[in-house]
Amino acid sequence: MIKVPKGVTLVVGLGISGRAICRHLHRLGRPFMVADTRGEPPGLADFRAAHPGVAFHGGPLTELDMDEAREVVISPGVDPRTPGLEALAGRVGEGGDPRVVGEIALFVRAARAPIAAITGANAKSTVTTLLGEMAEEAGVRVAVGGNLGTPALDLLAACPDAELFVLELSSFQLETTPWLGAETAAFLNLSEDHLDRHGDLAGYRRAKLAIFRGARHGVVNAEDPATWPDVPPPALERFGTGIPGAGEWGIAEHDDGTGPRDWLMHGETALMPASAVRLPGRHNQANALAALAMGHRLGLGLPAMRRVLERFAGLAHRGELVAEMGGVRWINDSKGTNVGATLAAIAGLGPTLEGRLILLAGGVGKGADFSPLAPPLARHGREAILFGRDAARLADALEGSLPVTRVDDLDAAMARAAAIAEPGDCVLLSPACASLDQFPHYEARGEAFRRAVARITAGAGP
Ligand code: UMA
Ligand code: ADP
Repeated sequence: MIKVPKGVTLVVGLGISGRAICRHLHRLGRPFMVADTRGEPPGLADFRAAHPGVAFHGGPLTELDMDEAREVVISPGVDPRTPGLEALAGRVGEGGDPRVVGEIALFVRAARAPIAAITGANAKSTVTTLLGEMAEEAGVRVAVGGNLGTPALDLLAACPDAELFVLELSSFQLETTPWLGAETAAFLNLSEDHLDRHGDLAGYRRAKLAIFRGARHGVVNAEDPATWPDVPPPALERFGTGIPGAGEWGIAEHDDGTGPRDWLMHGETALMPASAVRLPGRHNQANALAALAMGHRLGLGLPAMRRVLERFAGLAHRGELVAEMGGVRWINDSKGTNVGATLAAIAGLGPTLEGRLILLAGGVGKGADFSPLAPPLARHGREAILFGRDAARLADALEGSLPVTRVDDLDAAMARAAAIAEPGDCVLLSPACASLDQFPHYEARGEAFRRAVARITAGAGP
């Protein structure tokens, strides 16, 4: 048994988040040591160079005696139920927080500017980026990060004079955040994801609801009651794609003198034509409304927010049109890592598809039910080309809805797509699964798709 010395903080996980936690503790001058359940995690060399002399333990956490540790700060990917941590469950530590916390608990203690926090099964990165850009456009010194981009703790050092923090928070991060105290917090939508960690949808929802702890203002989805908190913050606003009630954010027909068309609305106030939102699809209009609701609370002016919505073309790997060649569109939605995201990607393309969709999907399904994909694919799909660990489960769910081909990997899927694609078709990579069985992350999967598209459209074959 290796003892964590009295008063020393134990950091668990040596990935992006763990190394940010180490840097933060180093800046605070607090003694710490690090553990990782892998003996030789990829971050080890970086860590040793940055923190010479700091102890590292590689192996099961049960080999550590944490009893006298000041606290244990775990990375998002580390399940708080990992054997070895249970001994500390229910024990109180720093400032009344539990003894086992995540990175965001440390962030909350140190942050000196208001927090705008965003969670949901999907659209977190899009709404976080929109709100960050809106704040910047409005002249606010804003720091943006969290689950997306820069780890939250690194924002403190990178932007010491920030007037606002905009954070994307995952269920993993929220599960270990006892109190957030956000100025505004949004829960965008809920659909199955990460069930392998949270057990069931109720467990996943419970983790996400932590975003409202201590929040002064909340934003929830009018069309998704699962996002509504059981204990609402003092102010709660709803957004959706229907006609809004008083004080709600929605879409309604409006005529500004140029003819009736759909407008984004706040109650009865018309904000901008829905068609002026550059991001495509109804789901992105909902995302725009969520960002507007949060921005309004933060005092950002409508003109600045509108300018951002008119110009923001979207993040890479989210419904990204990579090429259009010979009448075939190739779309990279590698960030479609769960069923809800893939449904939104198909619905976003829907009206233009007319049965011409070739879907590339598969990977790690994280325990999800794939059957909701069957009806839209029966309607819009020409063929589903499936690869990766859960290809067989996907094929079972889609059986009878459209022709299905199973291949080994993405390159083989691209070869099949190139062979069958005809003018008018749309080849969509929206895997409804994580990539980790065949790629380091979703970006690598999206980049592999882009490279294959470049080869195909250059005529060199897949
Ligand atoms: N580790 C253990 N024991 C475990 C699990 C992991 O020791 O049981 C170690 C691994 O060996 C590795 C390290 O922990 O050395 C990895 O930590 P991690 O899985 O928490 O990943 P990080 O590299 O720290 O990145 C995390 C988030 N990853 C996850 O939540 C899985 C990143 O989100 C986030 O950007 C980053 O912190 C900064 O906050 C990525 C993600 O996939 C993008 N998020 C999920 C999603 O968006 O769906 C939630
Ligand atoms: P997250 O950070 O939550 O993963 P992203 O903004 O990166 O969210 O988008 C992830 C995926 O979700 C993309 O594939 C995108 O097409 C899809 N998506 C975007 N907006 C929505 C929405 N409102 N509802 C469902 N899926 C969405």
